Formats: sequence, structure tokens, C-alpha cells
Amino acid sequence: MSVRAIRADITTVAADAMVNAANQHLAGGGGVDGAIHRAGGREIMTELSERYHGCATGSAVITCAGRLPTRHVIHAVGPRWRDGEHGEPEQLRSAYRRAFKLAAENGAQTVVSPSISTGIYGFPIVRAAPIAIEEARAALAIAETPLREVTFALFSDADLAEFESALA
Ligand code: AR6
Repeated sequence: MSVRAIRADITTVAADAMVNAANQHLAGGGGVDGAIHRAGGREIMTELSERYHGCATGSAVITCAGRLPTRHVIHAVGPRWRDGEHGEPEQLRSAYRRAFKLAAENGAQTVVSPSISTGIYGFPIVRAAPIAIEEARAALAIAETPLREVTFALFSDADLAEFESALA
């Protein structure tokens, strides 16, 4: 059972489930969300709009993965950073927890995730990385979970360094 961090474009990483950093409208957007929809194709948005009417901050929903090298995409909605005093850390923790729970409920052994909220939503990565790793470890420690490995795919060397330091 392991948590690891790599530098990669998440859309190229094979895993049973891939986490997306989505918005409350599940409307697609920029950043990793845009990359996942582009690489996966229209099937993902079609399922999102047929099955769901948005998703609360701190929660997540699951769809097919189109052409991506994964079986499921889990669209998790992290918080927009304001000042850290408006529940942002708890909301980020909840987004990861719900995402990993959905992955486990759908039988995933391996999950790949981006660093939720630390791009357009402005959550400082130095505070986000420990939360992400704690939640991944907690998910792997749940009795009888099928989850065996959580990989964080970071887009820059600086982000990878933050996750590596939080892992250590
Ligand atoms: N692979 C891995 N990581 C990536 C990739 C990629 N292909 N592209 C970006 N990142 P962001 P958020 C990193 O902005 O902050 C969207 O419009 C990026 O460098 O994608 O949660 C949604 O629709 C950063 O470290 O997500 C929402 O409206 C991390 O992924 C909003 O952005 C997250 O950055 C969500 O903002």
C-alpha cells in the first residue's frame, strides 16, 4: 500500500480511477479539468450532464473515462482559497475523502489524482500537500478497501517538491 508523487500530465497516467479538479457546476473549465475533458472526449461531459446537477464543494461524483487510460473519472470539487479562515482546509480534506471513497466503492485498486485547488483556485500548495497525503494514507488504511496505491501527478517540479517534502 503506497502513496507516491510523480511529475506528469495526469491524462497520460494509467490507473483504475482518475481524480479531476472540477467546479461546482461540473461545467468543465481550464487547468486539469480542461485537459481531462479534452483527452477523454465528449462522453464524460455527456454523462455528467445526464446524471448530475452540479456538485457541492468538498464532494465528488463519478463518470466514465472516455479515451483516458482509466476506468473512472472522479470529479472532485475543492474550495477556492480566500484566506484559509473560511473552512478551506476542511473542504479540501473532504473533497479528497469523498473522491477516494468513490474510487474504493467502485473497486479501484489504483488511483491517480492532481493537486486539487492549488491552480486556479489558489490554495497554497504548501498547505494543500499534507492534506492530500493524509487523506490518501487514511483511505489506504481503511479495513478491506480495494485501494492499494494513490499516485499524485504533479505538473511542475516545484509542486512535486512540495508533495515529496510532505511525503517525507
Ligand atoms: N496534469 C496534472 N496536473 C495538472 C494538469 C495536468 N494535465 N493541468 C493542470 N494541472 P487547476 P483548481 C495542475 O487550476 O485549482 C478549472 O477551471 C495545476 O498546475 O486545474 O482545483 C475547474 O473547472 C494545479 O497544480 O484546479 C475549476 O473551475 C492543479 O493541477 C477550477 O479550474 C490544480 O489546478 C478548479 O481549480
